[in-house]
Parts: sequence; structure tokens; C-alpha cells
Amino acid sequence: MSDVVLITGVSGQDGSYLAEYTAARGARVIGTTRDLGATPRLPGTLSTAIELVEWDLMDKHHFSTILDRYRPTKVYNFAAFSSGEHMDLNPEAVIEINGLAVIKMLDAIKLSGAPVRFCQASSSEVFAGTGISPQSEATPRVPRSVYGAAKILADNTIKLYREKYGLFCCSAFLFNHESPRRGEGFVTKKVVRAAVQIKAGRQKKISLGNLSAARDWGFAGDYVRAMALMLKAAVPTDYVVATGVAHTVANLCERAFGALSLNYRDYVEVNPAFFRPTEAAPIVGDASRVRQELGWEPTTSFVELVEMMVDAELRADRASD
Ligand code: G4F
Repeated sequence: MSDVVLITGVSGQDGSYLAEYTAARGARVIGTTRDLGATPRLPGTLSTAIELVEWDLMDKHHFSTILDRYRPTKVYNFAAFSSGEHMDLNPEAVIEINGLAVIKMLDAIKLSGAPVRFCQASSSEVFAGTGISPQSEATPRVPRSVYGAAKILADNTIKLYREKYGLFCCSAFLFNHESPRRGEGFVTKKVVRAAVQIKAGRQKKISLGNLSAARDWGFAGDYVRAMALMLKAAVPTDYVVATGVAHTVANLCERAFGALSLNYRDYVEVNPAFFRPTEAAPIVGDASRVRQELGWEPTTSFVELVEMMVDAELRADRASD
């Protein structure tokens, strides 16, 4: 029997990569969206490869009817507030969407009695206050934002439903993962876009926060592949998905501007308005477990990722001329 894959947040970066990955492997792909009329254009050939269905994440009854109607074999949850800059704004909405909505989905799956496999896009933000680095599955979850607290609520409920009710459900602790499809609120896209605009002579400077802030940046396409492996595994398990290598925002600037033969020091200004409180310890993942147990490997290095983003930005810029 071929897979029927249901993806929430399908129009976002991760949802669209996973939709492409699973559709290319013969799955019927159903993507949920809150408002069909307002759904952004899907990248590439996705608009013809997937079926869109309208669903408000807080409506558990409607999710049950979607489960009945499409009978998915796998559900991937990417629907979330994801912007790093705004992790504490509107805390109730963040808890509802990043936490409570996950519980509603799990419970609807439990009540349906169907053998649906569920994978949650969790985050390295759950480790932000831990003080231990690198972070693995064994690292205590200590949030530093409402966003992190909501993800932990979802992760704990997933573990509970797995252990108490036998659901095949798991969390992928995704460290920062980027691509040409990244939104502008994230530092990678902000830097790459500015570098291309500066090269074209349309922008003079870019203001950034802490240039020494370090992140473990990987390619989103690699990370959704890890999630697909998690739902193919014999047993449901939570995994850290990361490259294990940290780079600073300054390294990012150096690579992005360098790819355009520019020296970032000539264009980058530091603005304290973009500073965030520093983490208790560097956010770097130890992904040994997913590598050893599922054979996952990232295929794209940090340098290749930045160059891929710069190339895509240049192409988009030329196309818009
Ligand atoms: O790109 P960012 O905004 O990503 P952040 O906050 O790490 O969040 C992302 O990764 C998390 C996984 O760890 C996800 F949970 C979350 O959903 C999202 O995907 O910031 C990256 C780093 C930070 O240290 C930030 O302080 O870049 C630093 N930074 C320095 N200047 C900046 C800026 N970040 C942004 N967005 N804008 C700046 O001007």
C-alpha cells in the first residue's frame, strides 16, 4: 500500500521540502492550510503534486474528519510560529499553536484507532537554557522562551502518547536548518539577501545583532529526510537532527559576502536592537544517534548551504528585474 502523507505547514520551508521528497517517492501528499485563498504560491511543481485542504489547527473535530476522509499513513507537523526573533511575542498563541494543537492532533489520532505515524518538528530551542553543549537526546530540556516551552509541552505529550497509548509518534529536535526558502526573519536569509542587494548597488549597509552568536546550521532538505527516516523506523524514537558544527554570524557574513567577492566588514553594522540574551551554552547538536541508528547523514556543508542560498538569491533577483 502506498503512503498517504499529511503535512501541516506545507507552504513553509520544511513542509515544502518534505512534500517534494515524499511525492517523489510515490506518496499521495495532502497539505493542510488555514486559508486556501491566502496560501502562498508553493515552490516548484508542488502546486500540482499535492492536494491542499483547509484546516484551522485548533479545530480537533475537523482534524478527525480529515483523518477519516484521507486516511493518512503518516502525519508530519510543521505548523508553528517559527521566527527566532519573536519567540516571546503573543505567548498564548504560541502555546496554542506550537503546543496545544499538537495535543489535539495526537488525541484525534488516538481516538481514530488508525495506525497513523506522527512526526513533530521540535527544536533545539528546547535546550536553550540547559548550559550543556553539545545537546543530545539525553540533555535536559530547559526553555528560554515561550516558543521553547510550547515545544516541550508538545514533546512531553508525544512521549506520553507513545508510552501510554502505544502511538507511533516522535519528535525531531531540529537544529537551525536553512535553504533558499527560508523566511526573511532569519539571519541567514537576511544576510544573503542584503549581500546580493549590496552587490547590485541597491543597498549600502546591513544592521545585525551579535556577530559572535553561533549556530549549528544545516540544510532543510537534509533535515526533512531525517524525519522521513524516523517514520520508516521499526520503533518510534526522538532524535536530535544537527550537523554538530557551529558557525558564528560573522562566519555566515564572511561566506555570503565572500561568494560575491565582497568583504562583509565594509557593509555590516552592529545594532544592539537585534541582540538577544545569550544562551547558557552554545547551541550545537550531537546527532550521533540518528546517524548510527537510522544511517542519516547531512549532505550539504555550511559553505555549500550559504553558496546555495546566494545562488538562489541572485537568480531570484535577476528574475525580478
Ligand atoms: O536565524 P535566527 O533568527 O534563528 P533562531 O533564533 O536560532 O531560530 C531558528 O532556529 C531554531 C532552532 O534552534 C528554531 F527553533 C526556530 O524556529 C528557528 O528556526 O537567529 C540565529 C542567530 C541567533 O543567535 C541571533 O541572535 O543569529 C543571531 N542574529 C544576529 N543578528 C540575528 C541577527 N538573528 C536575526 N534573526 N536577525 C539579526 O539581525
